[in-house]
Amino acid sequence: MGRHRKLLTSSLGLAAVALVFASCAANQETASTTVTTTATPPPKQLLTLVARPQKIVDLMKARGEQDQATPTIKIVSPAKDAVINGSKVELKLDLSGDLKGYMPHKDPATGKGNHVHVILDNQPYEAYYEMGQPFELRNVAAGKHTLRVFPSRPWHESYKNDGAFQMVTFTVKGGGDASKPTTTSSGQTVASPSATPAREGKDFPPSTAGDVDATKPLLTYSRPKGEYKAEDADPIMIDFWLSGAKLQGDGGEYRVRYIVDDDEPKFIDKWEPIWLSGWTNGKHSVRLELLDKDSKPVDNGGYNTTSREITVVK
Ligand SMILES: [Cu+2]
Repeated sequence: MGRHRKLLTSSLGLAAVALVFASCAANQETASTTVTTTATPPPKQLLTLVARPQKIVDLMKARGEQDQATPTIKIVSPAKDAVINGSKVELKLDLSGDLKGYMPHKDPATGKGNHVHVILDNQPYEAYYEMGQPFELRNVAAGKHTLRVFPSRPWHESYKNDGAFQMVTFTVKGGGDASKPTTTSSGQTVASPSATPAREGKDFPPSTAGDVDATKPLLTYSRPKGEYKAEDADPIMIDFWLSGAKLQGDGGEYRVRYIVDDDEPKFIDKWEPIWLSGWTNGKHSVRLELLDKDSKPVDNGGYNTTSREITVVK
């Protein structure tokens, strides 16, 4: 028995060594050539729910009372049902309420800070840091659009108090060049000359609004999005904004279902962020859905079921 176990252990060890060599070889191959073989299947990902990371707990302490703030956000521009000529939309926000020192601003040293999440239609959000200047949405396609905004923390967790969310609908006449390719996610306008004043803004790929009703239950997908590197890749937070609906664990009747890749569906029954650990390298899909008391998806202009692709680079 003892000998068997020993044999098993050493053969497992050998298998592990072989796997490491195989993946090294595969990496070298893809690095030096463009051959797209899938020699080594990625290891099976097993995600587990973990507590709020200690580094965020520490950050919260260092922030004083900011996380007890109850910010109220208002979209000043574009006005509700505004009609805008051209492809550029200037976003102006008003932030009030009991802020307890909360103010969006990017620290130039760390590149981090409080910011507002800005969502055009149902695209991934963009971060808006400096509220003293308008935020430009560039290359917005002609047609009807929605904008959703909510204040967020440096680690992208949203404020969830009443008034910390607003949505407006507006229409763009003329609009951006729909044939223009999607630009980089860095927020830089590559094409414009350096004479352009430094102003926060972002080119948007073409999209139009869903047939969405702000008075009906609405799940707004926020995180995760984009690329997660090194220590930021474990754990990864899921966070969303919920309006017009209360989850079962908060005394309501709704549930949020999340599906990562092709894993079995899981549920969120309290409106708060969750952290998942155990992500493997590569691309993953994350899907969030709002379900009613009969576990049926609640439709609202297509916004209540949203999938995003994220990339994990450990
Ligand atoms: Cu953010």
